[in-house]
Amino acid sequence: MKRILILSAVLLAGCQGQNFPEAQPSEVLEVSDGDQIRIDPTIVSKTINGKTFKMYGYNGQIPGPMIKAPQGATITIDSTNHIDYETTIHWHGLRLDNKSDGVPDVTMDVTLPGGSHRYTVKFPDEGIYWYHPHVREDIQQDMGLYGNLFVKPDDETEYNPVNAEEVIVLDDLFLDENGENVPYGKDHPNFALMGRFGNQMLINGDTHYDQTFSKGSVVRFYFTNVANTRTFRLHIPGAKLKLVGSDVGRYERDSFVDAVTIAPAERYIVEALFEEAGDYKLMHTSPLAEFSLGDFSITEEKVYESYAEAFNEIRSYDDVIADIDAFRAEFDRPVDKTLRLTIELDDRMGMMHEGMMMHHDETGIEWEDTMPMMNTTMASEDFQWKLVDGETGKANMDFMWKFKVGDVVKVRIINEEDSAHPMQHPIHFHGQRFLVLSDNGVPNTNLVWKDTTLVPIGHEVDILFDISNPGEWMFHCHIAEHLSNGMMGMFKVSN
Ligand SMILES: [Cu+2]
Repeated sequence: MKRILILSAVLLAGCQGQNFPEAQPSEVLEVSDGDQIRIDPTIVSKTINGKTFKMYGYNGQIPGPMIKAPQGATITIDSTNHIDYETTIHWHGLRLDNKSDGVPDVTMDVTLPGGSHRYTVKFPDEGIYWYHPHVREDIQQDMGLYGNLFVKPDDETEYNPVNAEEVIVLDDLFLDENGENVPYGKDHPNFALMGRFGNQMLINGDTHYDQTFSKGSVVRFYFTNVANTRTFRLHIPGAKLKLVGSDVGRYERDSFVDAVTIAPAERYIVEALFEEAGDYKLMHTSPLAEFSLGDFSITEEKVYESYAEAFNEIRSYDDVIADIDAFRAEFDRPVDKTLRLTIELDDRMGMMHEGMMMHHDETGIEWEDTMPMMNTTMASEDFQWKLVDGETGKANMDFMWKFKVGDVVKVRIINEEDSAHPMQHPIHFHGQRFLVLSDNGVPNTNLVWKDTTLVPIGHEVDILFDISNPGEWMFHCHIAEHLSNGMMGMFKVSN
């Protein structure tokens, strides 16, 4: 297959934004079964801290339109590529037909600038999903190509009553001392060792986020992390938080939490109760740094209808539990496949690297770029991020797992602590759903269907697949730079 790389214009990202239409905020596109819509990647301009950037947006919007669909619907999405770069759209987390999965060279040819592609997108499962390019995500996604899909459950009373709902996309941009975007790598992503950590946090594409609610409000947040590599740890000091759902719908039951850790590509549904009037902040607090992401102003006037009672109740969800019940007998099955996450360094780089101490704490997460020198100087050719199959010892695209529809498969993911450069990896499997059964042998007692899971350094995570969707599917690390470095593999599901 012929691949044409069109890079020159992309290298200009960060300047010359003046001639393009200004990015618009995300609109809601409410769809029904059988609808036909357009989602076009376009070039936009966006002003960040007084500097005008040339960026990308779906339908001129950052984030792209929020597609709201009823569970069970199927729609047609036409997409014409109006950017200066080849692209595809991946509908992240949806169990759709393989041919519409948007993976270049696997399910489709890339869409060249000016070209078009038609996707058939179906929504079998409730939950909060997102869409993004599957080509040079380190540039295209970072420059604004991302949007959410929300699948309403069949029975909407399955969600708690709330006073407001907020969709929040978390991201970061890496700006230099002049406020310009630090250039991207030409043929390969730069910062491929640890990923591109930004220093300007963004919510829904903006540096500022603020909302006003009445005292006593219960607000449901839908969080999506679209950053290249940054893991966020979210909390709202002073507000009570309740974790309700994640990638593919609700948990078996609600749980009160202090904070939510969200890796790239993950989603979390969290409800917050603002009991008192005053100012609150949405914070990202890690062991290494603290960022204020947004502000809530809670007015003295009491909320018209209080849902505090329902909020304070821990609810369990019989439909979710019943769905998972069908898999419980398999929880103790032997491990079917193992996957080791590791890195191989070129000898020269290995020696250089050895003298440097990595910083990772007991969370097993690199929260910031603590080795900027290494991360900047090491080129993509100097190392190889690897997903290694336990059975054959083969890595990345050199092996292919084979399953059948109806299989229940346990995969153990082992993130080696003693590799040359251990790092957490958010691992995403296309086209299927899975349960995270345990982490370092500790069983997970409140389950939720996922499509992406974070495997911290030194952790062994067991996941159980509902193999339900035929086709040739990809799995990979969702750190954009690790994916481009080759940290990806394939599995084939036959009927
Ligand atoms: Cu990774």
